[in-house]
Amino acid sequence: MTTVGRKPAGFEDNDQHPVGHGRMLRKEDPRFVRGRGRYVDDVQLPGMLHLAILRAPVAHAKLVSIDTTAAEAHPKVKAVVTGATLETLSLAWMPTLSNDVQAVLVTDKVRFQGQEVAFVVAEDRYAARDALELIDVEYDVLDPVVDVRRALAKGAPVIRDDLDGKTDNHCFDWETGDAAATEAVFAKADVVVSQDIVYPRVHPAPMETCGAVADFDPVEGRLTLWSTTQAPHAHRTLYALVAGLPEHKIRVIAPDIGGGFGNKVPIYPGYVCAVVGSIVTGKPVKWMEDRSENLVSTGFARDYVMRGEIAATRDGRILGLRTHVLADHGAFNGTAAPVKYPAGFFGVFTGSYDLEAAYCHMTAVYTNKAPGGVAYACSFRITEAVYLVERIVDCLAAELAMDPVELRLKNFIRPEQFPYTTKTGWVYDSGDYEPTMRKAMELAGYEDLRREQAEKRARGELMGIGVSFFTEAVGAGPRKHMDILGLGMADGCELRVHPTGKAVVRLSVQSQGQGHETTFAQIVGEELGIPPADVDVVHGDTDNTPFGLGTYGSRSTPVSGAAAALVARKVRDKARIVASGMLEVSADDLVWEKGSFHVAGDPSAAVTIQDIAMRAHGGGDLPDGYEGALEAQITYNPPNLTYPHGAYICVVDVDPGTAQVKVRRFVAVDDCGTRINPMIIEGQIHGGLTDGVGMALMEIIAFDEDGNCLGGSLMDYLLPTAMEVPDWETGFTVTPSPHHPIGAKGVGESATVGSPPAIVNAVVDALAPFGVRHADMPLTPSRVWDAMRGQARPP
Ligand code: MCN
Ligand code: CUM
Repeated sequence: MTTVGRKPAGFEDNDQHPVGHGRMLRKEDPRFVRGRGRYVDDVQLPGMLHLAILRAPVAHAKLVSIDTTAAEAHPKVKAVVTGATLETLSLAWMPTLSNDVQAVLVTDKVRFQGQEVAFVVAEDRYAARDALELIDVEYDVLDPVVDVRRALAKGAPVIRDDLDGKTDNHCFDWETGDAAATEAVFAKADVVVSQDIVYPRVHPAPMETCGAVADFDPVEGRLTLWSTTQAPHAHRTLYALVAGLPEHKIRVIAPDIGGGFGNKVPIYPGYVCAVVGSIVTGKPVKWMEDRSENLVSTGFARDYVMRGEIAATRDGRILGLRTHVLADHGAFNGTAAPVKYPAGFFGVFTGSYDLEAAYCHMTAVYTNKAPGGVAYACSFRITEAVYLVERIVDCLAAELAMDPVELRLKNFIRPEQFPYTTKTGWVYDSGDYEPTMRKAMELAGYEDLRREQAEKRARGELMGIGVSFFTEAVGAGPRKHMDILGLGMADGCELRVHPTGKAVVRLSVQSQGQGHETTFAQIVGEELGIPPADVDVVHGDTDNTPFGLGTYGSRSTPVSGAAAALVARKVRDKARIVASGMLEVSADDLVWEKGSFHVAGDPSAAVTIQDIAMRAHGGGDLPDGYEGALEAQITYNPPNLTYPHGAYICVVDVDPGTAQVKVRRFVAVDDCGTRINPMIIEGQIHGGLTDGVGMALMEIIAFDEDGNCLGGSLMDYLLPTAMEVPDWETGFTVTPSPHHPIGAKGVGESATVGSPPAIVNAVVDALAPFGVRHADMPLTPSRVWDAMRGQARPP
């Protein structure tokens, strides 16, 4: 391949690699760039009908009556279904991924604006939409609760009165760490800094919205569901439980997916409606959301109101961290997280620092807002945790008048402390933080930047330099600790080598743009010594792939990546047996060299993996006990998570006249252990950094007092474009994971996690001359303007 222009800093030049790991163009891209991707909305079946959903116009209301007669009379309408119809089928409520229940269609009460009230199935999409307007619904509007800080107040309207005995909006309480030990270190500290920090509600807004095509065959009792899902097997089990169909009669197909970012992890009422629509009409039924439906009703992210407290010595030794969090879960707890972790992995909020004690208390509440919570490259809430710790550490640096890099360097967990057990019980597998931080400083020219800033400040110009350093926990997860709805988080993998030495690997994870068809072929190619071009990757079809929990929490590389390497090694062990017969020596006398076995001491007596594959399938005898073929399967249960880290430095200029923030430079040094495909990693990082600019400066799903969603279109919910982002400057260090077979850690969410604090720290640094210590995201011109003038607007 050719690389046009300047290569990113620290980018190794390994364009030429016939096999294995290294920079390689994506195998899936010829399909995508030629418009040959096949998305759910491309699925066309004979006789297919179209489904549209009627959504609630208000956030909180009793459903008084619903009249569907006019809609049913529409000549192209085949069915109109309400919550009352679903109740007769026991399908009005479905379980969420967090052991809550969610209404498929409203039966009693509307609980958020945009909630599903009824659906129409018609001959075409337009007729279905038109007929929605013929449905007459009478609502008795109730007071809504949209502010998490008011949800627990006495007299607040109770949202979840469907739950037995529920008299308030409390969802759950959770704590981690040691409250007493933390109290003790706070008591002895020279300096204590506290700060209220809001991580606003944002939305992943994938390019493709959610949708499904359901095809129920009443004769065979078989359901085929094409759907935008990041976790086909987990969804299949949930459908089996909800619909009472056996799993082998349900086939979930996730074809090409136009971005997920966690938005396609939950099961949405729309999917269930499509299934019901197909059962009711006896025809295939397609449901595709529009952009507003996606923004208003599907899985949001963040919405954490946090108070951070940090205790330190006068010379900058961090002693303890404490936080209280109010978590807004919306109307139903639809969070996707391992069941033992109701706040996801927020418990990793001690970050990259070696401290004496830490404590977190969280209260989660229901509000009249859409459910969700874990999405948008959240790393199971590490995004919020990293933002909290990286912001509060900067607040401490300001208080101590210390350089924020110096403060971080002074408190990093040291390399000899790994594996490191945090004060909240997480075991970091490996890390070497200082070289990563130093590399970022070197790439950024940190000292020069500080000099430039001092000069500019003297002239009244507002330049800010922001630093963040993160540690993530990705690769859920060890079965003994982690399951979702009782399903353990191990992944299956199957590998078959065909007679000519071409191979097919079947995964349980699912690509939404991460390039799995390339990188998993590279993993297998590296282990078997065959070109990745010769390895076909199959994913996203429950009938044709082994069971596993899907793609989120950057778990594909840590879990399925390990499974792919190990299954290839298993095949290699079998190949050794076949080779021993071919070369007429004992298997122990064979030496493996990428792609072939040779007799120890005689490299000329060699057989390639392709020769072996042909032999394994061919006529004639094979070594005793070997029946033939060259294939294996495995289930991989990870012994631990992997803990990637990174150092980010952001430079911003703030216009003193308009309060507009410009991100001038951004340096990102990531460490995800062994790098399978550096080009794909760079792509993941670039995307995540762009997300970070969006969240830090532009994005918010806000609500007015009546519970109207103010971010229901891309005119209101602003996404970053090439105009708002700088030319990314990236680098890397490599600290392999000790327990992963190839030493790789996940990376897909790193930049989204690590970049917002760097940007906010930079803006706050720019505003230091105004005495600003903190301002909440998104740092729009009006918020920056207010911060400069010492006022804070409510988020
Ligand atoms: N990779 C690598 N070497 C490593 C680690 C990863 O080459 N040491 C490669 C992997 O092989 C894979 C990619 O980088 O091709 C991302 O790998 P990984 O970190 O394992 O993350 P997942 O594949 O599990 O992807 C999930 C992650 C999540 S949770 C969100 S959210 C997100 C993200 O990926 N959504 C995305 N990146 C996205 N990128 C695109 N284009 N679209 C999305 O929806
Ligand atoms: Cu939390 S967004 Mo990703 O884990 O699919």
